[in-house]
Amino acid sequence: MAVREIVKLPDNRLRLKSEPVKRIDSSIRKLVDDLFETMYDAPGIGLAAIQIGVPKRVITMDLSKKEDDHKPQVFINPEITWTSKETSKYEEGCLSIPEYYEEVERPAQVKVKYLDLDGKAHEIEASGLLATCLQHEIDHTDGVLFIDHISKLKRDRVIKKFAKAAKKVEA
Ligand code: K1U
Ligand code: ZN
Repeated sequence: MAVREIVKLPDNRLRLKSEPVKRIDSSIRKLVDDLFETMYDAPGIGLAAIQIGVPKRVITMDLSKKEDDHKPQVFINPEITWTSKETSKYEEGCLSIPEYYEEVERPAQVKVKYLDLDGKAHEIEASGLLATCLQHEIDHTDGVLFIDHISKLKRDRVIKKFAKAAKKVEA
């Protein structure tokens, strides 16, 4: 297991569409271990494989509140099969856009189908933080960031800020 570097804005890899997992083998199990290690270290409540530079449709999540009561969840090839008309707002953050938080409006409930680590297919109906986090992470697998759901003015401002910071590091 290893804590991997998190890919940050303005890295273009965040805009890649990730590939579906064809076979759940030892490389996928190692990827999942590294995602959890990196997510808990950050700390974060979710992480998509592209955020550690791996363009595969794999997501980890842990929405448990207590630090000593982990509830790790893995979603392989997750797909949204239904979204509610009702929406909800949540102030989202992203480990790839550190220290930036903004309210995002998304469908309040979603149905998601996915594979677990044994390759077993599941379909769940999610609401609350699980629905928000699933949509945020599935967006990552499609190269979409939460800032794509806010106003252009705010998005351009945050992109500019991170581009400027990256240039400073380069120089
Ligand atoms: O995908 C990511 O970058 C992870 C992100 C997930 C997320 C947060 C909020 C709404 C939707 C999706 C994070 O985990 S940001 C950090 C965070 O929310 C958090 C960190 C420590 C404790 C509690 C929350
Ligand atoms: Zn994110």
